[in-house]
Amino acid sequence: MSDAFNVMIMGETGVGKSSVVNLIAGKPIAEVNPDIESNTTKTTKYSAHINSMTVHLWEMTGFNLPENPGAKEVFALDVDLGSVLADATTVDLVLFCMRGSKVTRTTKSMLDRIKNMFDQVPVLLVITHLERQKLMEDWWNDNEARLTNMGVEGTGHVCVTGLTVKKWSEKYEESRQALLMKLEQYPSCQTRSIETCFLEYLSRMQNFNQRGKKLEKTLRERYKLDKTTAEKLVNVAAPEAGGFWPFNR
Ligand SMILES: Nc1nc2c(ncn2[C@@H]2O[C@H](COP(=O)(O)OP(=O)(O)OP(=O)(O)O)[C@@H](O)[C@H]2O)c(=O)[nH]1
Ligand SMILES: [Mg+2]
Repeated sequence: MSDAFNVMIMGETGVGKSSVVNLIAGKPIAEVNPDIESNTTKTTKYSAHINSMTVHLWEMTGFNLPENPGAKEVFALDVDLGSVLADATTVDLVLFCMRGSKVTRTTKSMLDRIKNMFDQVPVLLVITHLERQKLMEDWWNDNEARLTNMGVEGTGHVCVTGLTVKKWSEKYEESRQALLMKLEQYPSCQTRSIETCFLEYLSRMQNFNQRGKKLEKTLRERYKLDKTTAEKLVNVAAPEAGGFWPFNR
């Protein structure tokens, strides 16, 4: 059982997720990929200690579906969640990273899918690539209305640069302080069990009310979960174990 703070770091390929991990940790623990071809392909866990608090930073891959995916694609979501389900007990915060100059409808549909999966978990929007702004926060003032119109909304936002070059070192430090300050505001928020989040998500998918061995098979085959994790979820879902499956919709 871990009582650490679990932060899911998500966003489109190349927006700066690994850089945000390093920004929070204050040192290079995640590999930053300058090449779009060599992106982070597996959900990876990093740990940082911030003000005597252990924070697990999960750089999560997936959610990269086409803009209007078919029901089947949505159902077999390409998210690599197995390692999180196997290891973490709670999900406390989502950091949704997006590149300031490239917020598109694809960004919005990805954010929507993430909110659907991590229902009720706070989502902090992390706007990256803002080193050229005189005041990074100005980007938010200039773009908030546009984002709201697009439906790109979170429970908070922070404007940063993840670029570690000397020229922008002051902005980088400013970004780190802003991000840490935001993170400190969240631990007291409601945390959610990762299993409940995922099972509720499945239950919201149409016609999904499997249980027992059948559910275990689906979890292993479609969601690529290992046997132990799949069994754990089946037990959480089981009504005889005080579970809550199927949910009322
Ligand atoms: N100018 C600028 N470049 C950035 C910023 N953040 C990241 N980058 C650069 O963008 C590229 C991708 O950064 P990553 O942190 O690896 O992005 P990522 O989202 O983890 O990428 P994948 O894991 O491959 O999806 C690297 O060349 C980074 O140096 C930023 O705030 N400003
Ligand atoms: Mg990465």
